[in-house]
Amino acid sequence: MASKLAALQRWVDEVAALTRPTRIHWCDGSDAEYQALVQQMLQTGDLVELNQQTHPGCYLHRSSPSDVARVEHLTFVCTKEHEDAGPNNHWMDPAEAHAKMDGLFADCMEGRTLYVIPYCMGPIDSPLARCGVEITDSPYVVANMRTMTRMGAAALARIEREGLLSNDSFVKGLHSIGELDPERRFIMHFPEDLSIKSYGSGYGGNALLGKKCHALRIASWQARSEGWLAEHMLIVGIENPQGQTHYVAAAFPSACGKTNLAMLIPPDGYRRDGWKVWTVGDDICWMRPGADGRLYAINPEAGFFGVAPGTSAGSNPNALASIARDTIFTNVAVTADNQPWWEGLPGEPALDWQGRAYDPANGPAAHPNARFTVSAKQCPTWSPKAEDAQGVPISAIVFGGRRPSLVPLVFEARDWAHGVLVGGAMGSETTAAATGAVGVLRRDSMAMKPFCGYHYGDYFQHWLSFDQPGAQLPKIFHVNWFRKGKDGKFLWPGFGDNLRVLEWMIARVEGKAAGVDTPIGTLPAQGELRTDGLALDGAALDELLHVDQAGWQAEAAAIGDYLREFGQRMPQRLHDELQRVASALAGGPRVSAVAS
Ligand code: OXD
Ligand code: MN
Repeated sequence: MASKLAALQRWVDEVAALTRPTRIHWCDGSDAEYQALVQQMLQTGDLVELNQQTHPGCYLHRSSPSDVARVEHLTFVCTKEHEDAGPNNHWMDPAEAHAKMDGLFADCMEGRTLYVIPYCMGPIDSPLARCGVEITDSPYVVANMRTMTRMGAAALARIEREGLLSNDSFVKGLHSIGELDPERRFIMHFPEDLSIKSYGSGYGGNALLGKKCHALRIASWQARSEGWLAEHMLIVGIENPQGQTHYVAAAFPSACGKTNLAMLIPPDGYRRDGWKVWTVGDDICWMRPGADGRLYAINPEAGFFGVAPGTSAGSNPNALASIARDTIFTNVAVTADNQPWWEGLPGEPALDWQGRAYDPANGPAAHPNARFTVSAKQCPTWSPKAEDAQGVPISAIVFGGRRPSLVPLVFEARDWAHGVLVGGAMGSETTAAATGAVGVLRRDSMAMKPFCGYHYGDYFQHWLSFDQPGAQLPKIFHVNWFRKGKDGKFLWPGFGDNLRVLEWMIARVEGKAAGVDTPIGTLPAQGELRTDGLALDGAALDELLHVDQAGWQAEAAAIGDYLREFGQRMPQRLHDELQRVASALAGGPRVSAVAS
């Protein structure tokens, strides 16, 4: 096969001349192609068959033990001007980066097949969707890209159609697993020519180039020049008993429960009353103003590349139901009867993630970053609107992090500019379990620190630019499910009960809840947050909704220091906004209750 789009054919020919593969395969995305790849990987040992009685169509991939996660220190944004990448990215001069990468790619596919993967990020007929082509020598990457994107013939047809109209019709991603040598591993982004070069890793966001590399780093750059937003956010639809659905987009750093919130199961009482939750996306959200001034969002992905450990009947029954069949597992453990297993599941492991007999002395049985790759269509709460070409209208944007102290359960920003500040100031505290150091706060603005493909100052300016006359922007909220009491225990139950907080947000959007104004934003007034059926005493609720004025003054000062790190490109508007909050905090406990 070949492409009738000259620019695409020329690029594939050039890459083939550089990498010298034995074969070239253009992926059509068919079932037959997927099955043939699976058979081939079973033979080479790239995949291991799992118990087909309990998990039909499920396979296990064990990655190289030194290739188990994204590698931020080896990830670069290569803009012509260093300043354009910003202090939030590692930078390399594009000429130097191309030379380095082309040296690595030279002859690297000898004896291998070069796969050409045309893919579309977003519903294939959506004007919000964007296309790319990934070239890789990894059949595991092909199989995962088929699940995570709309891959194959239909995407190629769109790329060829759009290629007649524009030179920039698709993102070019070149990938090789190379020798899987961490010393010869780089993930390079060239936003100015919409291209990516990734060498030396076969894992997740390093290798499935449609995900973080395209849909966040390159897309955030594209989005700025085209007037939209590419964000690290889940999208969830909340349907009330009257059958009205509000869509909420929420940004949290890794390991803060995005997949769980996207697939939330309402508490019993809510279920009985008829509340429903619809999953549109669990990781990435592309949003654009519609003709009515509202922001409309699509999930550019078609599957979930979720963290397996901790996924259980208690934390996320919908995820568990999704992965009962036709799933690729990476770096999980297996039971004696060859079922996938990880910490948090019942039963016990026989082999660990490296295929060794399980021995607790070697650490957890499943790698902490073990993953499942599964089609979103298998999720019981998958929203029919997720395939809607126009996207879903967003009523609320939520920012949040892991903050054991200070930050209340929920507050609402007073307007868009304040909301941009709230997202920009976002942070998460590390836990002893993760790093050994307790309570170290890391700022991760809009959860985009590893993923924003350009200068954060310009990024905040781009966010502010959506506040135009006629815009019907979503309300912006901040949540913290992780506040702890004096006993060190979480004050809020989390998981399904987070719907109670979402319900309050929706009431605010609909103008049905009054709230209480505080210097940091609006909090639920007494009685507004439904706690019926919850074992939560009044003191815990008071603490969850407490604004510690002195603590927030220190926080505002720390946020100011952080914003100044971005120098001249940080919009003055955000400094002014912070100044407004700081002055209100300095003015004493100006906590005025609005009638509830
Ligand atoms: C992810 C991440 O894999 O954020 O989604 O690391
Ligand atoms: Mn993510």
